[in-house]
Amino acid sequence: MEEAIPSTLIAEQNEKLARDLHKDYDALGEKLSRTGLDIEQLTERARTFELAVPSWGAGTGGTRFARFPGVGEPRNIFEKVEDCAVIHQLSSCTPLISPHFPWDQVEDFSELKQYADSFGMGWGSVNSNTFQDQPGQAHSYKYGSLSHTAAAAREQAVAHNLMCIEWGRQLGSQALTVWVGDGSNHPGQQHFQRAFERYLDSARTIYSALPDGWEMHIEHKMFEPAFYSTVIQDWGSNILAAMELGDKCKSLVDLGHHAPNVNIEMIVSRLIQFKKLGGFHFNDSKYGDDDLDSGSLHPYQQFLIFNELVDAEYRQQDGFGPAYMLDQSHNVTDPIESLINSAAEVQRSYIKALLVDREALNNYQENNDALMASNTLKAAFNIDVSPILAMARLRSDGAIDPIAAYRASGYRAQAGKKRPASGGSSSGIV
Ligand code: LRH
Ligand code: MN
Repeated sequence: MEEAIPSTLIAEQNEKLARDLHKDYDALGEKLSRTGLDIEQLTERARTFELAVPSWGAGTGGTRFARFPGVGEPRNIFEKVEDCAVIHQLSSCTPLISPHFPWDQVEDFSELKQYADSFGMGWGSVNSNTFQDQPGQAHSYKYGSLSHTAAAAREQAVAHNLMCIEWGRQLGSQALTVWVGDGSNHPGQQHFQRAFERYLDSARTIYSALPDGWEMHIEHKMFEPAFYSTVIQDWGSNILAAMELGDKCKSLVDLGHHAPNVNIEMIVSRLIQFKKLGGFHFNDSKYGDDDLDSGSLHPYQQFLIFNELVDAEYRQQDGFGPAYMLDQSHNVTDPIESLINSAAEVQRSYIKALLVDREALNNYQENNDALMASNTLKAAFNIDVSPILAMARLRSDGAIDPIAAYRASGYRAQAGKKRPASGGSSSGIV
């Protein structure tokens, strides 16, 4: 197996921290055992928790105003695979890469699969792109794609999604994520129902091409690039489309695609109840689709979302099996560090949600004891589970302190030598 970072270096780093970790771990174990919780079971759940990282998140992101590339930017999907392998080797919980086409398109997908296999990396959901025009493209997506008024543009967008499924099949992926920017900027510009009918018509063709075992995940978004209406604007339009298309079509929740203060955890509960929760794009935001690091602004909201997910596991909700993925844009940090950090923060929300005393919570809920119900959640959230996350990494040959190990490795500087600055786009998210 290729090693993105020498395992000897990680072992040396862990050596320095292991003694204190075991002390903290034992102390937490003793504390949790007093409430009937088994720290070993929790650590095993942390060890088997899996996230996918976005290939497009491995490079420095930007905004419409500017993008300030960092040192050793990955110039192609092969270098993005290397960087994603570093994130997994140190965090131990990101074994999957989610590609975006045509940004990650290659001549030979078996060569790409072999390269990722050599690092022990797999492939999560594939993402289509009908929100940009490619050089030489016959029909522009300026006025939409799957919902475009022109049949030729819709057919072109459908064909692209079918190609994404084929490339994903060659990589071993089992899901297609469809986010379209289709919408309008002016009242009256678009007939809402006809646009949605055209979208559904196109999506039915994509749905009928799904291989066995595959799912199609529809991603809703409130605005941007359209600033008056968006065809799949909210979870309502999303679940209607998913119900219309069939069992293999589910809704994907990108946390940043909701207006500030929207109760996302309740949306998650609805999608779970109707077996339509396909997965997540985790990130954080303060204003719009800021794509900031997960849990960096609203860790309690992220915990409340996982409280719904763990409750579904606890109730053995059928049709429950969402895909977890990060979708972030790293404009001012080293993308590898932000993705390592964010993966651990999402994993942290999951483990904290496992600490919730569900029997007690259910009783307080049934007896309308609002304060104790809220305190039951806060009691779990307020426990520092860092020793469990670090022990899970240690037991998976990851790093007790992944950021420190990454910086000690000098990986970024080496990448800077190997990858001469490619300039890349001067603005935009990639
Ligand atoms: C849209 C989105 C979508 C991706 C894109 C890179 O805002 O969240 O998931 O296709 O970002
Ligand atoms: Mn997204």
